[in-house]
Amino acid sequence: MDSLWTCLGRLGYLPLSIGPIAAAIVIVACGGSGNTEVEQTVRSLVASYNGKDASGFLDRLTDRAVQDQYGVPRDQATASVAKSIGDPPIELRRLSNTQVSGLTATIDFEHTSGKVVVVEQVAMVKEGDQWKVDGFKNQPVEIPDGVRTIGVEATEFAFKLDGDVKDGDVGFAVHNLGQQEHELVLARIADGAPLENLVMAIAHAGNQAANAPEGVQEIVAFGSYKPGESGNIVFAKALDPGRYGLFCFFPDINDPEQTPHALKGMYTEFSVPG
Ligand SMILES: [Cu+2]
Repeated sequence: MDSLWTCLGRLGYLPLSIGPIAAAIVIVACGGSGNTEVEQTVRSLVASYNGKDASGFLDRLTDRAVQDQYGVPRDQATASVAKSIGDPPIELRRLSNTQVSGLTATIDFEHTSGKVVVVEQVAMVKEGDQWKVDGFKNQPVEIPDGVRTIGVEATEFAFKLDGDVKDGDVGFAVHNLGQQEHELVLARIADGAPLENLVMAIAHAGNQAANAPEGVQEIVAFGSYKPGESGNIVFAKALDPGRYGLFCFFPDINDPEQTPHALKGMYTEFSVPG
C-alpha cells in the first residue's frame, strides 16, 4: 500500500497551513481503493525499468503484454529485455485518469521516451492480489502553453514547416496531408555536410547499420503518420542549439523500386540558434 507521503507527493506541494485538512481530504481521495495500487504498479514498473531489473519489470506485465511488447513468450523475453532496459531511463511525469472497475483498470501514464514526451493509456488486470500491466495505448500529447507550435505538413514527397524555429522551445504539430503513410525522423546533424549527402548516407546504411552514419549525431524523435493522421511531437525540455534534419525513409508504395521518400525529396532542415 501507498503511504500518505506518496499520496501527498503525487499532488505536488501542499501549503503548510492547510496541511492537516488537505491530508484528511487526500486520505479519502487516495486511500482504500485500488487506485493507489494501480498507480504504484506503474511506479514500480518504471523503477524496475530504470534499475535495469529485467525480471522485476517482466513480473509486472501479463503474459499477453510480454508477447505484444516483445513478440516472444515470457521465458524468451528476459534476455532481450535485459539488453535494452533502462537506456535511456524513463522519467515519470504524471499519472492521471485512474479508472478501476473490478479486476481491470486503466491509467494515463505521461513519461519521457528519450527527449520526447509520451502519454500512454495503460490497461491493467488484477492477477491474484497483484495488478499487472496488460497493454499500452498511445494517447494524444498536448503541446504545452507557451511553447511555440510549428506545423509540419507531410506530403508526397516533402515536409513543409509553417514557421521559423527561433529557439529550442518548440513543439511540432505534424499533419499527413498525403496519400501514403509517412514517418518523421528528427535527427541532430553535424554542421557543414550538405543535407543531400547525409540523406544518401542514411538511406544506404539502412536499418541494419550498427551505427548511425557519420554526420547523424542523435535521433531526437520519431513518429509515423497514416494518411490524414495528425500528431504532436513534444519535448521534455527545449531543444539544444544546433542543426536538425527531418527525414522520411518510408518506401514509395507506388514505385516498383520502393525508393525511400527521402531520396525523392522528403527531407528538410532547421537550426536552433545558440
Ligand atoms: Cu514519407
